[in-house]
Amino acid sequence: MHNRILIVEDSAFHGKVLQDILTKHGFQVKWTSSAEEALQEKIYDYDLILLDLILPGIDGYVFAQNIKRAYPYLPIIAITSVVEEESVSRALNMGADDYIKKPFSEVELLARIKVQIRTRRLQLELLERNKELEIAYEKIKDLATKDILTGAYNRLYLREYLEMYSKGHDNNIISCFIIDIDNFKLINDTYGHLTGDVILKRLVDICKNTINDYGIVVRFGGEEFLIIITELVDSFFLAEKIRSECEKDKTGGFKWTVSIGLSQGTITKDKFLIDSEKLIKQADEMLYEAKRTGKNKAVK
Ligand code: GH3
Ligand code: MG
Ligand code: MG
Ligand code: MG
Ligand code: MG
Repeated sequence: MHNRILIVEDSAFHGKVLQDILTKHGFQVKWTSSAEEALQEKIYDYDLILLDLILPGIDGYVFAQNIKRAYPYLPIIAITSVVEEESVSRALNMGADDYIKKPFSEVELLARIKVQIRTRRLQLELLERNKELEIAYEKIKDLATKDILTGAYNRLYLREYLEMYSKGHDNNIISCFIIDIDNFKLINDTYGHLTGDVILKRLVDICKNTINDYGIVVRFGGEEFLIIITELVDSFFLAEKIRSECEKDKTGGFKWTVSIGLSQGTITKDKFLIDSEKLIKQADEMLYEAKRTGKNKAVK
């Protein structure tokens, strides 16, 4: 398309001439005789504005300034009868992209319009490309930081997160859970791997819903998940909640349970890796304890 032009011109004579020329050359033209009338239009429907500077009511300078603020990529060509250089430079400073002087030559008018529309098309293409790049970037970021099956974060992101967090919150207390599905091998063997996958996803959903934005859920190993809680909340309560939600879950049509080991400690920005490894090791020992003493329990 790229051929819709809005004319703002209070002179009936010039307005008519412009309208006739542009219509003759295949443009879709709307002629308005004041800025106020032009503002009634859906501005974003147009590809270019031809703007007389001296208008009754809101003048062309102020109109150009406002339009540019709201629609930076919409070209404006000022029409000026004033011969003073002053008015041209003022119009360009206030947002016009180009100008033509009355009386204008048809050839020059069309040439200038084509340049503006060409630039606009390129800008719109760039904007579109930028949007695509942003979407691609988000996708790549997701692939690099998350586990595809469950949507939980991966270990790479865990490290990044801990580093980022400890920088901003040196010496803060965090909690760590390791969650492991009980007898998961048996679930796979009995109901199939796909059903096993469904349970993994369900577990992550339960975890996310339970911890809200208190922390993050990480897929730590096959059927083992790690949760970091950075808020000072009752983390044992949260772990118990996750455990009981899993026990009640009916997704697979059978009962499944998890065991959870908890630990708590400070994380410092200088040795966030050592600190977190210590916490994970402690949580792992508690998990072992939960498994050893009968499973389907949270141990701290
Ligand atoms: P325990 O109660 O002691 O934890 O017993 P378990 O059977 O859960 O423990 P084990 O570590 O022996 O088994 C874990 C199983 O998890 C084995 C593996 O096939 C399965 N697993 C790991 N990743 C996936 C996955 O992505 N999908 C499915 N369906 N199964 C997985
Ligand atoms: Mg005028
Ligand atoms: Mg395991
Ligand atoms: Mg195991
Ligand atoms: Mg297991």
